Amino acid sequence: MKPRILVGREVFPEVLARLGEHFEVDDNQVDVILGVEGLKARLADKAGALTAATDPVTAAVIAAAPKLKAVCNFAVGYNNIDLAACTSAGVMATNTPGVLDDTTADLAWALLMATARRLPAAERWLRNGEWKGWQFIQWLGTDVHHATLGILGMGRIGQALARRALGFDMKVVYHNRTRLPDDDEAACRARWVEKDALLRESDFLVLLLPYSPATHHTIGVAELALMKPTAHLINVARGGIVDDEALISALRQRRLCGAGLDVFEGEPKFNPGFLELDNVALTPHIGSSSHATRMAMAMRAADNLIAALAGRRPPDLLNPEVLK
Ligand code: 8YV
Repeated sequence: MKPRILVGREVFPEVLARLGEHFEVDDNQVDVILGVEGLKARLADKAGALTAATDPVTAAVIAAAPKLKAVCNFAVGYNNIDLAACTSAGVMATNTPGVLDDTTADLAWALLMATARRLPAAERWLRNGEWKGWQFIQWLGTDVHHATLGILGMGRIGQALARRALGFDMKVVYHNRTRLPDDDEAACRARWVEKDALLRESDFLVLLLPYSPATHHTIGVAELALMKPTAHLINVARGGIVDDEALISALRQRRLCGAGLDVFEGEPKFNPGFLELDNVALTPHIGSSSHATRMAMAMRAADNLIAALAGRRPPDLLNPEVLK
């Protein structure tokens, strides 16, 4: 008999077909949010799960799933999974590193350009029929070329973003707990600086660090106060890394020039204060959303689950301690 697995959210039919070769699949193609109670009910008899960042794999969920051996996220972030609870229950957990770096860096770049050149507000103005004539002094934005790009969190996506900045002749500074090896710094012409220097020097500050209790409100009132009033903040990482209330107030008072945001505290019910601002570019958590990349993410998660339930080490195992 094939092992039974759950797929937490709607995925492409190709992914279900691949999983179906190995497992008896309980899918969620109607795409309801299962939440803690839904996951507890649906995982009670399952050996594995393919989960999204919207599936809360909490200690209570793990406890309600006595047969569970592996939880495979189709996301690189895994703050939806209680890793310690997985480990103590002997459940393997995996994510999808590597396959979404360029797509997410592309979106960060798009938001950076959009906020710099005020694209969303200019388009709204045009659509509203307010363009009565071309003017020399109209819709003035911020130059991206030759500006200073600051990156907080210099993993694979941060480095992909830094490489994009080379074509714009930008100066690139970054802050990360650990410095990159010299060769990697040279490849993206990036210089490590202290966090406060990063905040002070950046014309565009892009956040690319994982969310955890330790990174909650990494950017709040004090950090925003260090930034240049001409600077722009871009967040494509996770809601909660920024104190959204503090950001809204800085943007409203023009203590910060603009922001490009793909993630929010409490999404999808984000702070309505953002909607009153003209100096923000807003997208609904679509960092990795190209067809090819979302397919690669789901297939990578499927590979992890197939390996785990066949007794092999999954390629993206987050808690290798479970194998001991
Ligand atoms: C996901 C993401 O698509 O990978 C991540 O961590 O934020 C996105 O790429 C999203 O979280 C849905 O799972």
